[in-house]
Amino acid sequence: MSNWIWALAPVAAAAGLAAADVYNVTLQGMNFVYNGQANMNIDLTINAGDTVRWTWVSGFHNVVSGLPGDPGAGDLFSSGLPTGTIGTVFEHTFHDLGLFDYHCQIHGSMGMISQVNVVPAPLSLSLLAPLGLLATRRRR
Ligand SMILES: [Cu+2]
Repeated sequence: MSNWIWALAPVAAAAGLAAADVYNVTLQGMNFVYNGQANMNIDLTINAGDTVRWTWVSGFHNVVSGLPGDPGAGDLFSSGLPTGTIGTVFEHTFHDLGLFDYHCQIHGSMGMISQVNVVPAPLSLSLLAPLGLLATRRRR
C-alpha cells in the first residue's frame, strides 16, 4: 500500500467535514436563539457556503440583514413582512466573508438583533480530487 494513500486519508476526512452545513436559529419570544444563546450573545461562526435557517417558534417576527434603521437593511437578505405563522422557515446561504448583522423589524429596537460570522471554508473536495487521482496512479 502506497504511503500516499495513508498521507491523504486525514485530508480526505477533513474535506468531508467541509461539506456545506445548515445552522438552525429559532425565533421565539423576542429573541433569536441558537445553541442556548440569544440575540447578541449568539456566537455563530460558519464557513462561506454554509446556510443559516431561521424557524419561527413563537411571536411575530421577520429576519432582515443589517441593523435597525440601517439604510441598507434588507439588501443582503430579508424574509419579507413580519409573520406570526409558527413553523415559517427562512434560509440564507452566506458566500462572502465577514460579520453580518441581522434583526427583526418588530423587536430590533428591543434588542432582537444578532450576527453571523463567516470565515473561509476549508479545502473543498473538488480541489482534492486531482490529488486523489495522483495517489491512485502512483500506487502502481
Ligand atoms: Cu421579532
